[in-house]
Amino acid sequence: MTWFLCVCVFLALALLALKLKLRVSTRGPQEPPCLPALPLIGSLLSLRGPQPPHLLFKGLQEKYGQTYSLMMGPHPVIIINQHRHAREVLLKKGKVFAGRPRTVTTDILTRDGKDIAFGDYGSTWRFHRKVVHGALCMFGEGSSSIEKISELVLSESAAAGLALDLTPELTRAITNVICSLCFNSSYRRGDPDFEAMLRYSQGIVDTVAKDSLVDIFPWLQVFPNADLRLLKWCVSVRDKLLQQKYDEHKANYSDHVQRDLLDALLRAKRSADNNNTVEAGSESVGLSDDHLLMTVGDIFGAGVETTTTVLRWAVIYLIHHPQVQRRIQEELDSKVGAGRPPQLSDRGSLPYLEATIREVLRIRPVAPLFIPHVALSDTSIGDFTVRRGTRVIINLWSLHHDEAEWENPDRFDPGRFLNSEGTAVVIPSSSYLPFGAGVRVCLGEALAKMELFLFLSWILQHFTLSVPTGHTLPSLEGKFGVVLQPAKYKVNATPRPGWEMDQNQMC
Ligand code: PLO
Repeated sequence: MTWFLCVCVFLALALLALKLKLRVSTRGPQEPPCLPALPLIGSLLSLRGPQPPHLLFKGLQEKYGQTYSLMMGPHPVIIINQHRHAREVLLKKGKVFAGRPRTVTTDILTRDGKDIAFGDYGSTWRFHRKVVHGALCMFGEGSSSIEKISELVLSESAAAGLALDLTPELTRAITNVICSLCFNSSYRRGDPDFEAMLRYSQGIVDTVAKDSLVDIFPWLQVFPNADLRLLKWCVSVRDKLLQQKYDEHKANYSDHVQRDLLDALLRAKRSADNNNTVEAGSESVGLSDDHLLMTVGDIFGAGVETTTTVLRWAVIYLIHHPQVQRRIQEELDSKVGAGRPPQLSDRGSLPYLEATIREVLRIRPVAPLFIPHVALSDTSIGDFTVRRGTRVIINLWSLHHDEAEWENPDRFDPGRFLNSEGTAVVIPSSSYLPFGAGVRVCLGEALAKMELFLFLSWILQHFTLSVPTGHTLPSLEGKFGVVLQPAKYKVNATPRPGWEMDQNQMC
């Protein structure tokens, strides 16, 4: 009898333990805290207000924690404001979160996601990205083309009056670097095609991928929509330009000369097509004409808009902080001198300039919310469960302004990126991801860093930047969109002693 009782008690205890264990494991993974959500409109009522989304999402952390969810109309969205979860999404589970949402505006821009930035994850996308990555690498650090092109466009721009009004000339110079890289061509000053390109590109930045209502509720397309009309018009102007370059390149293509990125892509497409006819037929890897066109559109668009935006922010911060400007110029004078333009090989000996570029990318990230990711299967972030199809927005602004990671995050201080001796650049926090990370990391990172270095060093070697008399300091507030742009401003570029002569000679 006692023996029987012992077995019963043992069994009861074992069952209890099992139940408890089960309960613990079912309680472990849980949904992130969610903003109030109504049927149909979701959490839109909690998202109203004058603040741009990156600031609004940062503020909502106080109430809901660093990772929370909301309903964007019918779509569940998780917002991440901390680097551990951001790194889990981008790096540790990069492939699981490599999806992209399809939206009305990005579908218009990219012919239903046939590009790399907004295109969904899959075998076509992977192959496509590999090809573009290879083509971009040819213009990497080893090759001198970026150096040569930058020098050429800058000296040409200086002759054309860079000192008189910096911004338009700078934009043209940056555009010409990417234009030369993509199409082996460039724009002259006052070129009507250049003005048209600037107009359509701004129209696209103003209307695409902003989580506007029509992207949340696609059925709203049936109503007249000024933004959508503008976007379609801008995309049609862009398409004409791209098609023309594409046709020219196809007509003059030769296997023996590779003039630019478009030639490199055409060659990759040809070799993929040749391999494919043996295997499966050319559509299987998906390198259609549309894919190449959309990709060149991505590279050209990103190359112009992102680099121009960072340089404009850099100039604003340099005007606000003349002591930073002076220190960069001292560094340039002692390490490069005035006898030659700065070169990429000088990067290691100009740590303060490099630190300044990093600080600009921290304090005003180009894409404060990146592009949303989508979970491709059921998964988790930290202790939170995530269902397949959930959109994930990483708030890079929060990562770069996290008080726990950065001392005085709103203060512009390049020194935080230097070691204690001031001799080398360091990354002081893991909460720094200006180009993203993982499967979807920015393809243009190396190119952007080279260009930013070459342009800023050249400008500060030749000029001192300041506010024109009668003007106030430029605003530090950005205009939210697919890139965070500064407001328009005027800047005085005064030739530094020793460079006035050149200016006169060139003019
Ligand atoms: C900029 C306007 C262009 O006309 C089209 C274009 C193409 C690629 C986009 C870019 C725009 C904005 C910045 C984007 C880039 C792809 C990757 C980059 C979104 C819309 C970023 C910052 O993620």
